[in-house]
Amino acid sequence: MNAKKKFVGEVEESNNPGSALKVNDGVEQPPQVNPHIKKIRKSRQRLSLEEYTNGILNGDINILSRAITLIESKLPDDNLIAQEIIEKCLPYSGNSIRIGITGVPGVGKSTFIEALGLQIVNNHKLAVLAVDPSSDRSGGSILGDKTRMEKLSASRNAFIRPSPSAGSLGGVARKTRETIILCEAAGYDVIFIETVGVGQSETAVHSMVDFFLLLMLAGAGDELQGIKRGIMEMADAIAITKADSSNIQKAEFAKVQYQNALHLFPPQKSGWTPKVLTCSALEGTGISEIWNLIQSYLKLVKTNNYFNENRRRQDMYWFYQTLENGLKDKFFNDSKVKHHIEILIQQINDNKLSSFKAAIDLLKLYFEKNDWTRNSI
Ligand SMILES: Nc1nc2c(ncn2[C@@H]2O[C@H](COP(=O)(O)OP(=O)(O)O)[C@@H](O)[C@H]2O)c(=O)[nH]1
Ligand SMILES: [Mg+2]
Repeated sequence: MNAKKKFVGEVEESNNPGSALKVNDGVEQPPQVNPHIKKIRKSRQRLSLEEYTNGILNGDINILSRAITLIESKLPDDNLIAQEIIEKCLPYSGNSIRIGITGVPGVGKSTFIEALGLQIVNNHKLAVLAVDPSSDRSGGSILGDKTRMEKLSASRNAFIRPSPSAGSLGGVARKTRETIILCEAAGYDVIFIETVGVGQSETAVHSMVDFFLLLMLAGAGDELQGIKRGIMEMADAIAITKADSSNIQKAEFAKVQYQNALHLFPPQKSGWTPKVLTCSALEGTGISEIWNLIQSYLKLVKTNNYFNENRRRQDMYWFYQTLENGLKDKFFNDSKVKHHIEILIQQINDNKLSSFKAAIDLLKLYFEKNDWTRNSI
């Protein structure tokens, strides 16, 4: 094979034989090392619905991972079969404790999850998921998970899945929520969902978990900085991390500060009073106390029925979220809308049209096209 290979980023080929831009002939590809590889790859592509569901219900990690890949896939065909798998798994889901763990990057979430995870994997099957819509750009949580949770990932009772790669927050959150269903059907009875405490993803995670844990660093004098008040209000517990060696006193001080701050927040609907603890994932101190705290919380909310009420409320939230996202997607991907939106924006910028009128015009355009009456806008 003498045809010249094209290389990525190839610059125009120089005619000068001494030039560094000369492109050499490509090397002939060796024959396929394993002649069966094509066959294997093909058969790995997709299983039947029954094979997926049976595999998941039998706790087969490999099949579980492959089903999650279908959920995360951008191919409509994959999503269709994913929806069917979810439907089949739904009756077997729900039997877990879902715990959200948040905090700024570097606070120690992954290290904490590994420490707590290792303590509970003897008695529980633990799935660790993540919601990080920025993961595609930063690679943050993926890299972190792999390096920080080495011991935990070696446990056969633990299943660690990094955040689906970036997309809209709504999309990433929905995929994680669907992944929870599959994990529960596969027998995972404790689900940790890690998220980066820098924005909207906390609200999404809060609305898919039973217990929300906020990890915080002991700062010098500015304890309440860095994390938004709204996120603190959602927390069922705050853990001051890295309470070890020279940091212990600072952590104890921060604990008092946060305890005082939490008193100022309105009481929770759950009837639970949020607590502040200190811990060191590195030394393993304070970790079992946090687990015990979670158990006390669950005891309370299962007794007063908040646990079930909250899950029903969350179902409603996701029902409406999915509807909203679906409608938005369809609207913004409509070719007519796409075309007219540009024109309208230009008119708004030129002060020829109010933004309100422009929006109404576009909605009319879209809904009329789809046989909607004017009154439905
Ligand atoms: N001293 C101390 N360092 C910790 C502790 N937990 C985590 N770290 C360190 O903090 C850094 C960030 O930890 P990581 O778990 O990746 O944080 P994440 O970004 O929140 O997931 C790492 O260098 C850890 O070794 C702890 O309990 N004590
Ligand atoms: Mg991490």
